[in-house]
Amino acid sequence: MKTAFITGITGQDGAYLAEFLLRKGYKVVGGFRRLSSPNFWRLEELGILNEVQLEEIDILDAASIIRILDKVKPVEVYNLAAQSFVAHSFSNPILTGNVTALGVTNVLEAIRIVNKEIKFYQASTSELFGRAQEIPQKETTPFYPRSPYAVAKLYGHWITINYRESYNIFAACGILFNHESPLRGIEFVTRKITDAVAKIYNGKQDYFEIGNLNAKRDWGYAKEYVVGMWLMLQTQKPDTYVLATGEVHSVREWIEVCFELVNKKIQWIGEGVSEIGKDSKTGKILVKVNPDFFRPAEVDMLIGDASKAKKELGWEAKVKYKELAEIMLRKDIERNK
Ligand code: NAP
Ligand code: G4F
Repeated sequence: MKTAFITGITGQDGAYLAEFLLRKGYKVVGGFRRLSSPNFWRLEELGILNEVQLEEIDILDAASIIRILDKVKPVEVYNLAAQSFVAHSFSNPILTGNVTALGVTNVLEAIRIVNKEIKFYQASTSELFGRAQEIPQKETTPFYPRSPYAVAKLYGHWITINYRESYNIFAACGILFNHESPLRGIEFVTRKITDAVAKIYNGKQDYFEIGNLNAKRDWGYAKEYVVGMWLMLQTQKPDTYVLATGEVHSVREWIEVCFELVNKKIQWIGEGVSEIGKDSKTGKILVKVNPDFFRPAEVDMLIGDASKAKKELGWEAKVKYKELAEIMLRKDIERNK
């Protein structure tokens, strides 16, 4: 039985990847960090909490990772741990740099010290493209990060390639575009909206506040993206791959489609920070813009070209934006009953 070690197993991708690897017959060991109250709700919701072996690590503490790799002897390591919320990286740039950038070196050093044969996956991101230099973005598109998070991820991306080239470690980078699910953290825009629409639908909330309505993203389904991570470690040679749907939609459209799913049509009135979204039938305000949610530097639009992953890995995004909104909204309506 092969053992895989996942950092960030308590996060959205960590939970889905653990589920996928368990079904593939792996023994799955997950690194979690000590918090004042445990954060295992995703593993519980997937019903796999008792199937994974949980080990306490902090990605900031290289020794904790060395000890675990030595103890559990994985053949694959998936580095998903990060301070992953872009907005938070503006208020906590140093923490973000330590965790999201230097944390990667801690894991790579642990592999170099314990066993260089371990295959390594690094969670790179479409945020590297930031102020996009090309449409759509692919593996060869120049990077232009726009947040402390993206700058930290740029370091993580290149240090992974550096360990691949310097020490011949099988180290792959997945440049993943936004991927969402019912397990998405509630601070991210898609889940913030499905949760709020569900609460409004269930009569628990009147309206919600939002930031930049015109930001556009390429949103896919996280459950499919973790399969791509695994495929990247099954190739002959380590490489870098973009995973994306190739479709782009705005935050505004996401709000509209979520309300449509509960038979509400939004009428937009006003402009900029004064813009509001009303229920076209009742005239009740459902959405208000709040500039507190704007970012000091915004990424206006990301859209990916995943043709290399399709050709070389056989990976393709099947679930597109509307179906994704429906999957997430249904779950939030059920949760918020
Ligand atoms: P997530 O839900 O925010 O999960 C992040 C994970 O990192 C959590 O398990 C968190 O643990 C852990 N973590 C944070 N700081 C840590 C530390 N100091 N030591 C150990 N663990 C720590 O993120 P996600 O959406 O699953 O994304 C997974 C990875 O892919 C991240 O690296 C993210 O930056 C990257 N990525 C995500 C997307 C996307 O659209 N989802 C796209 C591209 C790249 P706690 O539960 O204790 O907080
Ligand atoms: O959902 P978001 O917070 O995701 P963002 O910034 O694109 O980052 C996510 O995807 C990256 C991949 O490209 C990952 F690397 C990263 O770890 C994370 O998973 O924001 C999406 C867009 C932004 O343009 C933001 O300004 O939505 C806009 N937005 C508008 N109103 C909002 C809000 N974002 C949030 N979180 N909350 C709002 O109220």
